[in-house]
Amino acid sequence: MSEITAERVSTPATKLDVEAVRSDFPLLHQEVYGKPLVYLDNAATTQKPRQVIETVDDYYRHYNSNIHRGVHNLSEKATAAYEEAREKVRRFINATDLKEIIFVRGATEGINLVAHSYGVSSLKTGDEIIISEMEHHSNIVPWQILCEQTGAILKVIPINDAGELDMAAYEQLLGPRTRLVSIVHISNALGTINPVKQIVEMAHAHNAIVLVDGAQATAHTAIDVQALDCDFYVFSAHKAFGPTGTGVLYGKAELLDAMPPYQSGGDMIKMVTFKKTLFNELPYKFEAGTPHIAGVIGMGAAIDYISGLGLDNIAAYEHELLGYATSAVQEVKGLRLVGTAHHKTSILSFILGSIHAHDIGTILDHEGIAVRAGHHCAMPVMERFSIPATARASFAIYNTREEVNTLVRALDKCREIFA
Ligand code: C6P
Repeated sequence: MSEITAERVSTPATKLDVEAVRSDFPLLHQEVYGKPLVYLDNAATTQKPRQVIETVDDYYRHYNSNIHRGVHNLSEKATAAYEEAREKVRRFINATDLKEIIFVRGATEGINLVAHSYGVSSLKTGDEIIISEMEHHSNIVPWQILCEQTGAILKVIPINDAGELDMAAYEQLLGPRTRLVSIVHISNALGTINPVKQIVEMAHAHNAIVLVDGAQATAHTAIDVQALDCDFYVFSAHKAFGPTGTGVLYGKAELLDAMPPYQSGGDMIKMVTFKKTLFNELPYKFEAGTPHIAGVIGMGAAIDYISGLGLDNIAAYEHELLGYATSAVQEVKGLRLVGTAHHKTSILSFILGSIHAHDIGTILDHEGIAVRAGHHCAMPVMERFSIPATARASFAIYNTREEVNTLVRALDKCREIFA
C-alpha cells in the first residue's frame, strides 16, 4: 500500500482558498456509489460555479431574447450582455480589438473555421502545414481534409520520450513552403505546455502564420495573444468553467478581414439581393445564425470568475498540486506516467502494469473518482508511446491533496484486484 504521510495530507500555503472555491461548485458536493465524488476529469470538461449557473438561469428567466435583431427591451438587454461578454473575452486574452473575437461553438469549430475559410482560400498545391505529434484530433483532421482539398502537405513535429516538442526538428521542418503552423498550447493527453511564443517567432521568421489550440490552456494559464503574437487562438468555454457549446476564435483583424465567410445566413450580412450579398463587418461576418446566447453570456461569467481568483493564483496552486500528485502516484507500484515534460500542467496520464485503462477507469469510478480512460482523441500520442490508451487524471482549482490521496488509495486497490 502506498503510504500517505502527514506532509502529504496538509494543505499547501496558497493565496487560493480552495474550500471557498469548492463551495462555489454545487456539483462537487455529492456521492457516487456511496463515496464522495472526486472529479478528476477536468480536461474533458470542468464543473460550473454557481456564478455561471445563476447567470445562465437569470438570462432564461428574465431576458431570453434574440440578439442584434429586436428593437424591444429584452432583445436590447440580451444584445448588451452578449456584447459585454465579447469585451470580457477581449480583455481576458488581451486582444486589441473587439472585432478580433469571434464566438464559435468551441475549439473544434474555431479550427475548422480557419481551415475552411483561410485555408481553402489561401493554400495551394505544395504549400506546407506544420502540426505536432501531440495534437488533439481537432487539430489534425481539419488540416488533413484541407490538404486533400488543396494539395497542401502536412508535416508533423515529433515529440521526445518526455512528451516535449523536438524544437530542432521543428526548425528543420520550417521552410519557404511553410504557410501555416497549428500547435496545441497545452497537450490534453500529456499535460505538456508548449513554448508557443518561440514557435510563433520561428514560424513568422518564415512568413508562416500560427494558430494556437488553447483548449486546455484558458483555465490554467494567463493568455496574452499580443505577447504571443499568434495569428489565431481558439478555446472552448466549457473547459474553463463556462457552458458547453460555446467558445472563441481570436484572429488578427487583417487576416479575418481578408477571409471569406465560413457559414452564411442571418446576421453575417449587411444587404442581400438575388444578385448580390454584402457581408457584415467583423466579427459578425463569422457569426451566422442565432448563436448560443446564454452560453456566451455564461462564458462571460466564467471569465469573471477566473479573473476574480486570479490566473497567477490558479497557476501557482495547480503547479503545487500537480507536483504533489506526481510524486504521490509514482509511489504506486507499476505505475508509469506518460508525459513527463519539464514544463507541464494539471494533467497526469498514466498506465498501471498491464491493467487496461478502461478497467482502471471503471474501478476508480466505483470509488467515486471520475477520470478519463482511452486515447483522449489523441491517437498519434498513443502510437508514439506504443500504448493503446492511458488513464488520465486532470486537475482544476477545486481539487485537493486529499483527493489525490483518495486516487492513490484507489490505484492501489486496482493493483490488488488485478494481482
Ligand atoms: N479535449 C479531452 O478530454 P472541443 O470539443 O471543441 O471543446 O475541444 C476539442 C479539443 C481541442 N484541443 C484540445 C487540446 C482538446 O483537449 C480538446 C478537447 C477533451 O481531452 C475532449 S476530447
